[in-house]
Amino acid sequence: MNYDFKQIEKKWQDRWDEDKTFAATTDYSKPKFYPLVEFPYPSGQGLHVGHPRSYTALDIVARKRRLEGYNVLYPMGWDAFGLPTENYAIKNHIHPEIVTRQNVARFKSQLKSLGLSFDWDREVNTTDPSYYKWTQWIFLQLFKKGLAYKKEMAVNFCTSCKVVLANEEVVGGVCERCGGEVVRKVKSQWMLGITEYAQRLIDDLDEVNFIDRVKTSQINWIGRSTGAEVDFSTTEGDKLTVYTTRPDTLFGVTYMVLSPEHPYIDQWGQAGKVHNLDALLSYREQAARKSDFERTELVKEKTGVCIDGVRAVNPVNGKEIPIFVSDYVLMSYGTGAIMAVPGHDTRDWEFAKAFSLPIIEVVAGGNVEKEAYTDCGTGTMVNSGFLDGLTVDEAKKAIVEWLDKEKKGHPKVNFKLRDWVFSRQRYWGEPIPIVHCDKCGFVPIPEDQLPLKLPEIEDFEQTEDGQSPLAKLDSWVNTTCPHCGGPAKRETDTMPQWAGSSWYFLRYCDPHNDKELASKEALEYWMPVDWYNGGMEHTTLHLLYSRFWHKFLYDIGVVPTKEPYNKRTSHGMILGENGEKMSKSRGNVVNPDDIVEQYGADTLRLYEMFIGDFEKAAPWSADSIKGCCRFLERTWGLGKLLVPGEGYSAALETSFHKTIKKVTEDIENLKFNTAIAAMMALINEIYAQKAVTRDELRDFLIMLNPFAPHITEEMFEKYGLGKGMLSHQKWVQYDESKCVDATVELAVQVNGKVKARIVVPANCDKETAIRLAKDHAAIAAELTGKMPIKEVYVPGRLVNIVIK
Ligand code: ANZ
Ligand code: ZN
Repeated sequence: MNYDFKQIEKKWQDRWDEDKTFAATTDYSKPKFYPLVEFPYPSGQGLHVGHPRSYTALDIVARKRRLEGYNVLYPMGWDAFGLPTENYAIKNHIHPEIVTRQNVARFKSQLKSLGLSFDWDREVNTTDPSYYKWTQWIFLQLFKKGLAYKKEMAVNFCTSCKVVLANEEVVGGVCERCGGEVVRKVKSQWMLGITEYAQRLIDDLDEVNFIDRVKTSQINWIGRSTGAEVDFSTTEGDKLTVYTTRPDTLFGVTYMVLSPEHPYIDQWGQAGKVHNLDALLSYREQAARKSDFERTELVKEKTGVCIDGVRAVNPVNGKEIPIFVSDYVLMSYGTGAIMAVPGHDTRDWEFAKAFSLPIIEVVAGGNVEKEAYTDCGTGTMVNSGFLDGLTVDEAKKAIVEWLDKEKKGHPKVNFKLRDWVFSRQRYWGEPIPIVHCDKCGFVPIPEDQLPLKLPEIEDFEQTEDGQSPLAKLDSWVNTTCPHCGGPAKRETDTMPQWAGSSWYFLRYCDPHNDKELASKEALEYWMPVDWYNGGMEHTTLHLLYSRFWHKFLYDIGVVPTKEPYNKRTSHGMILGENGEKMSKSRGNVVNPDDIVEQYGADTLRLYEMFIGDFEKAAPWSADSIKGCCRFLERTWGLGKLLVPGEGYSAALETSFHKTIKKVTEDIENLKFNTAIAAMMALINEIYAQKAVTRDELRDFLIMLNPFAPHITEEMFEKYGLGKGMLSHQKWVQYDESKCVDATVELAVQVNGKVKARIVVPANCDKETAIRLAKDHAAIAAELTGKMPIKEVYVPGRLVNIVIK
C-alpha cells in the first residue's frame, strides 16, 4: 500500500482533536514544561513558511517532553490588534473585527493542517474583550503607580499613515510599515515608565538562559553609560547642566552645544538676551524634519548656529566660551546640552573644524590637529591644571571629587532607553481606560467597569490633524467623571500593538478566568515559560516590553517570578530559493499550503527542520524537500521488512543506541538537522540488513514522531506496536555503554607468523588497523630497524606485515 499522506494526516489530526491528546492538564503534581512560540499577527496573507520553522521546532520539543512524562502547555493565540488590519478595513469598508475573524480562521486551519500539538482549548485573542479587559487592568495598575503618564512629546509622526510611531518603528528615518516620510511633531502622549526598570532589565539577564546575541542586543539597546553631570554658568547668570562620560576632559572644553529644542533658547529669546533668535528658530525647524538617527550619524556634515548674546563659563578655569545650537545634540538624551571637547570627541572635532573653533589637547598620545584622540584607556592628562600627569581613570575620579566638593557636579548614570510611547491615534487597539475631568484630572475607569469596549463605529479614518477616529464620536468622548460625577472627556487614544503581547503568556496559564488575569495557583505552577523561541527582530521590542510588564506585575504581587522566560532561543529566517528575503515583489514566496498539498505536513515539517542550522538563515530548496519526502516513503516501507523476534538485532544494536542518544541530545541543542541526518543514516542501515524487528520499528517511530507525527502514529497503530496512541508512549532510552562500536580481535602477523593479538572497532579501516598493530609492544620490537615492504589487512581477521 502506498504512503497516502492525505488520508493519514487528516485521520490523525481529527483523532488528536477529539481525544484532546495535547491538552495541558490541571494535574499540578506532575512535572511541567511550558514551551512558547511568538503568537502570530493574523495578516491577510495567511501563514508564511517562516512561521512553521519556529512552531515546528518547539513542537518537537513539546512532543518529546510529553513522551518523557511532562505535563506540557504548548499554546497558540492571535496578536490581532494593529495597523494592517485597520488599514485593510478602511480600504475595503469592512469592520476590522470581521477582517480579524476571517484571518484568524484561515491561520488556524493552516496551523491545524501542520499537525502542531497546540492546546487549542487555551487559544487567546488580544482583540477579545474578555482578554483585553486584563490588558486594560494592567494599564490601570501602571497608572496607579505613576508608571503610565501623559506628556507633551516630540514624537515621530508618519505623514502617510498619519500615526505616531515609537522610535523602534522608525527604521533608517522612514516609517517601518509604509516607508513614508517621518517628521517630528509635538503631541500629548501616554507614556510608560520602562526606564525605571532599566537597571533591573540588565541585571536580571544574569538569571536567565538567553542566547548571547539576545542578551547583548538588549544590553546595548538599554545602553547604560556612566559619567557626570557638570554645571556650567552663563554670562547671563543661568546654570547650564551637561551630561558627559568624560569629565576628565573638562579643561579641553572650547565651546558648548545646545540641542535645537533646548528650552533655554525660548527663555533667552523671550527675555531678549539673544540677538539672532530667528536664525535659531529656523534651524530648529530644519532639525525637526530629521530623525534622531540622521541627526547623530557620525559621517554627516556638521551644521549649527552660534548663539549671539549669551556665553558659557567653564567651572574649572572660569574661561568664557561660545554656545552653539546644533542638531547632533538630542533633547531626549542626558540634559540636551553638551560640553564640547574637540580634541577627544569625533563629532566635536568635526564641528570645531567646520566652525574654526580652537582644539585643545588634554590627553597626550594622539595628534589632535589631525583627528580626535578618543582612546581613553591610555594616555596622561596635559594642559589640565591640577589633573596634569594623572591617567584618564585617575583624572575622572579626581575631577568628580572636585566637582562634588565645589557643588558644580556629581556622578551620573544614564540610559539610552527611552520611556515607551504608548498612545496610538487609531481605532483597532485597546481603549485606554482613562477619563479626563477638568476638576479631578486624569481619572481611571473603575476596575469593575472593565472591559471598556471599543464602540461600534463605521468610519475608521483618523481626523485630519491625526487624532483617533474615536475623537469623532461624541457619545464616546462625553462621559461623566467616575470621581466627582461632573462632565468629563474620555481618552480617545488606544494602546499600541505591543500591549496585548506583553502578557499573553500569563493568560495561557488560565485563559478562561474572569476574576483574575490568571489564578495564583496556575501561575505558580506554569511560570516561568521554560523555553521561548522567536525572531531576533523582537529582541528590543516585544521581548523587552514583556520583561518590563512582568517585572512590574512581580512588584505588585501578581506574578510569582521576576522573569517571564527562562530560556530564549531564536531561529534564522527562511529565504527564497534565490537566497533573498521572500517577498511578493521578488516573486519568491513559497506558500506552505502548496507544500502540504503536494507532499504532506510531515514532509514540510521535516524539511523545515532539515533546511540547515536552525539559528541561521537558510534558502528554500525544492530538491531538498523531495529528499525528505523520500525518507518518509522509506519509513513507510519499513513495514515490509518486519521480521519475528524481539529486541535489537546484533547488527543494528550499536547504531540504535547511538542514534537515540544523538536525536535525544540534538533536539535539546536546536540541532534538528543533524538529528534527522542521523535517522536517515539509521534507516539506510536497516535497509542494508533487509530486516527490522518490532522493537526496532517501534523505537524508530517514537524517535521520529516529534518530527513527523502523522506517519509515525499511523504505522504504530497499523503494526500494533503498543497500547493506545504513539503520542502516549514513552520516549526511547539508550544505554551509554552500548553506544560504543562493536569490537573484534585481530591476529597480528609478521612475515606470516602470529606475534600478537589486538582488539579494534569492528568497522576499523586499514590505516587504523595497521597503526594499532604497529603500536603493540611485541610488534614494535619485531619491527625495530626493519623496513616493512608489504602490509595486509583482512577486516575481522588479521594484519600481516612483511619485512625484509
Ligand atoms: C564631553 C566628552 C568628551 C564626551 C569626550 C565624549 C568624549 P554615551 O556614551 O552615549 O552616554 N552627549 C551627551 N548628551 C548628549 C546628547 N543629548 N546628544 C548628543 N550627544 C550627547 O555618550 C555620552 C557623551 O555623548 C557625552 O560625553 C557627550 O559628549 C555626548 F572626549 O562630553 B561627552
Ligand atoms: Zn472629576
